Order: sequence, then structure tokens, then C-alpha cells
Amino acid sequence: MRPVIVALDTDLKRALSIAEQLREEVAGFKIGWDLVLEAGLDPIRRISKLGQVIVDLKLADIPYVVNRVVNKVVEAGACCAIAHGLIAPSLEPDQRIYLLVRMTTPTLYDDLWRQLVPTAGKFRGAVAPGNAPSTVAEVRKVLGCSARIISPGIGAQGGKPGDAIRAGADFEIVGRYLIEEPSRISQWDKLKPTCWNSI
Ligand code: FNU
Repeated sequence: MRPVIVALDTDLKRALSIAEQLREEVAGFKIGWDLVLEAGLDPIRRISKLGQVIVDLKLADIPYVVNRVVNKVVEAGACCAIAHGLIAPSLEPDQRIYLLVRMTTPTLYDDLWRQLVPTAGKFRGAVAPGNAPSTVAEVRKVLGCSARIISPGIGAQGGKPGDAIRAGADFEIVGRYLIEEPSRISQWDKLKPTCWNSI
């Protein structure tokens, strides 16, 4: 298993083919709006039979609604879902939720992400930018191994395979770079998660 989560931002047919191809090679898959808008919960049901699934709808609603969405995607087979760190103050700690603490693109998180990091320790983990390894290193320093760190931003968004892992992430989230060429998975051959062995 390479410490990689494949972001399946593509159509269902291609997503299923890539998931079949990489199922033994990666830690899991990330399903987002693309597949959910194409086919609802069905992609979550089908792909979770091939590996662990994180659902990334970047939830940012009131707890009542967030909990209903998380229940539905977990019932469909996902391990967990990603929520915006901005709503952390209203959420109960939940091992089914990854908190987004800073994005791979410029956002207002750039001014307040440090405030959010300690809270991520009460959840399944933090999503931190793999194209900014110094941020990942700082998040790991604060969290220790109390929670997972998963990091997008590799390949298409400038991060180099392995950089986020070496900075302290457990798993790198990779979309276009692997969807374009799944054999690139060999670039993660010698890498291991920093703390956690499953997503
Ligand atoms: P790729 N993603 C991201 N930046 O890119 N969840 C974030 O800050 C974040 C994310 C997701 O560039 C994005 O939605 F919080 O093709 C996409 O699914 O490798 C994936 O990570 C990156 O895709």
C-alpha cells in the first residue's frame, strides 16, 4: 500500500476503472461533487467495495445538517467525510470527520489556520496543503500522532510526490496527476504514512 488517496474527480466509468486498477496499490479513494452529482450515493457504494472512501463535499452547514450528510455517506460505505474547519466550533468531536484547516489555494484560512489545528485533534484528522509542506510540518508538530493528516495539492497543484509525507502527513491526496497516468503511482513506492496506517 502506498500512502496515497486517489481523488476521483472524473466520470463514474473512468473512476471505477481507475479504482479497479489501483485498489491494491493505494490507501483509498476520495469522492467529491463530480461523482455525487453524476450518480448520488451509488459511486460511494460501489467504490467502497474496492477500498476505503473519503467523501469530500467540504461540508460547512449547521451541525444538524452536517450530521445527516455524514450519516448518509457512512451508511453508503464511506469511512468519513471532509468538513470546513470554519464550522469546528459548532461540531461535536467526530471520528468520521476530517477537518479542513488550510487550503491548497489562497483563502481566508491563510490568516487563521493555526487557530484551527488543535481542534483537528478531536476529529479523525486534518486536511492540510501538500503543496505547502511547512504547513504540514507545523500541523504535525501540534497534533503529534493524535490524529491523521491528509494532504492534497500534489502534482497538478505543484506539490512533489512524497514532500507532504516527508513533512509529516500520513497520506497524500492525488487527483489529476494519477488520473492522467495511473502508473505514476510507482513514484510513491518507498514512502510510508508518518503515523497512521489507514485513512
Ligand atoms: P488534484 N482539495 C484540494 N485542495 O485540492 N480537498 C484543498 O485545499 C482541499 C481539497 C481536493 O489537484 C480537491 O477537491 F481541501 O487534481 C481535489 O479533489 O490532485 C483534490 O483535492 C486535488 O486534486
